[in-house]
Amino acid sequence: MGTANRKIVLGLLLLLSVAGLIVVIKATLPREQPETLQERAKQQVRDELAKEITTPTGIEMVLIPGGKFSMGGEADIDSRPVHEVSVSSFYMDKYELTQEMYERIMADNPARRQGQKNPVEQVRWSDAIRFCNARSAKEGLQPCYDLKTGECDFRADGYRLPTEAEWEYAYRAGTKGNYYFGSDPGNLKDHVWFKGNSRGRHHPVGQKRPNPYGVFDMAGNVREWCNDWYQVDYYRQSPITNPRGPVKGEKKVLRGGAWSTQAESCCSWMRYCDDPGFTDACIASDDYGFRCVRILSILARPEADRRSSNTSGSPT
Ligand SMILES: [Ca+2]
Repeated sequence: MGTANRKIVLGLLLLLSVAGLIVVIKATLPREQPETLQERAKQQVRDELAKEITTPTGIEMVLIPGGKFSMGGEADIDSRPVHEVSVSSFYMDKYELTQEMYERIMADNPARRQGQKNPVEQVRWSDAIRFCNARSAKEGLQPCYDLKTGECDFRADGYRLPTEAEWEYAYRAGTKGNYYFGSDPGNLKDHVWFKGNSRGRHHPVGQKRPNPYGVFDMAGNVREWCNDWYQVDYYRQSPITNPRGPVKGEKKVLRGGAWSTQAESCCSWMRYCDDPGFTDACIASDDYGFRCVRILSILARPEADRRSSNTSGSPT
């Protein structure tokens, strides 16, 4: 072999060695990891987007992908100012809790107007959180509520009531009108059971059109309890990210219209409140119901952390 040929062969061998070295280095390097928990949660949403789940107790839930939105409305003193809010992804019940579902977990049906597929009503806020904890326990999840104080552990992986921000974000589903189907109350009858079409009672869930996230009866049928204490000027001091309402209060927030309310009460931004009913003196209403939410498993407190935690009833 001549000198020139030896140089070519040596050059080729060198190139092959370098290429091999690069392959080995790439293979041994750790894979690129998402940097934060929120980014990994977003990845989980991307992986699971468009998926609906049916939980072990047979209740359908819809994944609500987190994001930002303009919360509130300028028409009422307690819904001003409109402000930017960001919420993390979560699962939400596709329907209002039905009497059948409530009875399955609680072995009781408090509804005044009976109907297995109709929303459970005559439930106070304190009843709703008892249901949340019982549903969590039935599925082996960590209950969110301290039933004595009503405090919520937002990192528990069990069921809880939506925050007011989560509820409005899910209702709006990326829309900006008074309703998720625009601002014309003339279209209400296709989407909502309200005073104008209810014939004086609630109706089986899921009979009207869903919102863009595939969630039913957000605007009407029964009003829905939220986790937050009510405060008339809370929006003036609300944090931007995952607001959870005032620390204290006397009444809890209710959202959405009901079979008994006028069209304007079904707006996305309209706020209501009532006594949470920690004492038996508080009478429940037959147009109050609720639905539950659950955080993504990746955002829940790790098992080991839970076991060592002594603050399971405290908000985080
Ligand atoms: Ca409703």
